[in-house]
Amino acid sequence: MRLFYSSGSPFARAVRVALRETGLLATIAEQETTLRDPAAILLPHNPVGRVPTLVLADGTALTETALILPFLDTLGGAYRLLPEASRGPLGLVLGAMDGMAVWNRELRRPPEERSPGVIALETTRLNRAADVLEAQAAAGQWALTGPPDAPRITLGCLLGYAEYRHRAWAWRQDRPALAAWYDAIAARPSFQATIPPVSGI
Ligand SMILES: N[C@@H](CCC(=O)N[C@@H](CS)C(=O)NCC(=O)O)C(=O)O
Repeated sequence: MRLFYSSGSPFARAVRVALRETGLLATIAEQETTLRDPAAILLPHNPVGRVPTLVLADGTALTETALILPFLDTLGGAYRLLPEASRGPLGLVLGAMDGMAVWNRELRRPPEERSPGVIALETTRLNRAADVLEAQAAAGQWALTGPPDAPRITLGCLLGYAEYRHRAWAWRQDRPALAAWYDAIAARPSFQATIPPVSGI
């Protein structure tokens, strides 16, 4: 099996961290691909051209993080990434990640092509989600008591994206519990091994 990823993608990073935490990296090879590129090595496998894409032994291309993470649980890794109780939190974090990706995409356009309405909507969405996450973190709901499950991994990647690739968002401000939580998970070897390159945004 082969996982296509790009080093800047927080979605792909969540799968890459999960492979390292569960020990499944021993059975799944990682291959970096370009994106939005007609010559991308990913396109013959997945015409949608997005990462993460996991190509299975029978050639099936499994795309979408919310499908790949539960699939990993079928492969006999060190622990279960997505017990039933983790589905709600995972959806919350992936929704926030979608919003941040839309906001980031706007900021990559030339200034005259950016939509202030889209930026305002996504900023509000992301802050609203982060405020809920801050309250949950302060109440101990995201405590790291063992190896991280899928929502914890994905939340670490969401905030990591804000740290390295979407610094337009001052996410740490007034969110001390979330900031402390992130600093702890970001120190794990799986996160250290997958740090995305810094972008100018
Ligand atoms: N809903 C998808 C989103 C994946 C996604 O948006 N990936 C981006 C990188 S962060 C991508 O591949 N973009 C390339 C493109 O839009 O062509 C998931 O959860 O996996």
